[in-house]
Amino acid sequence: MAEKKLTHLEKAVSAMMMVFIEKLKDNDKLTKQQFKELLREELPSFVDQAGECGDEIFQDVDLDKDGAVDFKEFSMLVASYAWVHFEAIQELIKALDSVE
Ligand SMILES: [Ca+2]
Repeated sequence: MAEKKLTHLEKAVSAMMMVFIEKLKDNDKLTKQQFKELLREELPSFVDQAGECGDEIFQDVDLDKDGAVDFKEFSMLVASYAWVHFEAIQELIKALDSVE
């Protein structure tokens, strides 16, 4: 049977899930330490832009304030990251269009 080829978006979502799952130990949520490690390893530019080590980002991402980051909270962070970069790309395209 032929293997179904994943689309770009399906691959991206799979990668996002694997990053989260690989960082988990025995829990179903990331501890603050695991979350900060994940940020440094997988989204270093996000940490650099925030100008801090991840504590403030953790506070913002931990929406239910249970001291851990579940997959839903993590997904919202990734969506925010995508949104910020999409905005930046839109601005770059506008700037390039105005030069032409
Ligand atoms: Ca939480």
